[in-house]
Amino acid sequence: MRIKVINPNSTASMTAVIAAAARAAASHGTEIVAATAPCGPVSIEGHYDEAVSVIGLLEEIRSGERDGCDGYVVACFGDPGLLAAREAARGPVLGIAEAAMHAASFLATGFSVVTTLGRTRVIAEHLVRSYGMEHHCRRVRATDLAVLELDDPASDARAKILDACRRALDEDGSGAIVLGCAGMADLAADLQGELGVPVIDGVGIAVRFVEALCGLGLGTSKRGDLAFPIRKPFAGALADLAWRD
Ligand code: 2AL
Repeated sequence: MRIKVINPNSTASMTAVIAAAARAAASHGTEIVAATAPCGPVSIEGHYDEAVSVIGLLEEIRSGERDGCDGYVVACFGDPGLLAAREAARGPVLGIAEAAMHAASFLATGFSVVTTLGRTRVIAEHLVRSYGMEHHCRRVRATDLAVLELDDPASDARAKILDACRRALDEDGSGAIVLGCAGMADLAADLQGELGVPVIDGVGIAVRFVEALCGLGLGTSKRGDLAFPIRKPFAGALADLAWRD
């Protein structure tokens, strides 16, 4: 089975962190193809970044279809372009936020999300509502860390994230933590050991969910709104993204 894990931001060092988490979670025999968006923002921290990042994401989905990928993971916690990616793919496409939140709801009656900037928290709160997770998510907590600071030892990112996790357990009454950025994937095991509750990295769990769906012969429904896009010309710089069978 070949699963393509796409970092929709254009920072290759973050893709390396994501790829390592995906490979550590994958079953024997699963090939992880890790991709970095070929264009767009170096990090995704707002609605504008998200909108622009979807172009590179869709390019990677389309090349994945040509290369015989069985399923996909959108490795950014805003799950940008998820439904558009599903239109373009035969196999399952999972976002790390939806995968992590669903997994957390299996493991605890309440969880908290620990994410990056305050403005990014609002995006996660939207997702909580659109995934129907209001009864499970007790709070989304921002750490005021920029995405690229996660990879900067001077930012003290681990300590700030650990502090937010402890507050979530004490003040929100949560029984599990969802890490709210793909760039936190390398922290999950260590934080879980320290906190003694499930700490869920969406990259690993999304890979496992894609494996489960593909293993059962399940792919994206091609009936209705997730059918392949309608063929029509696209103008200007995006002409190559026009759908062709
Ligand atoms: C993210 C993420 O996972 N990758 C990125 O560039 N921005 N989301 C976030 N909440 O910080």
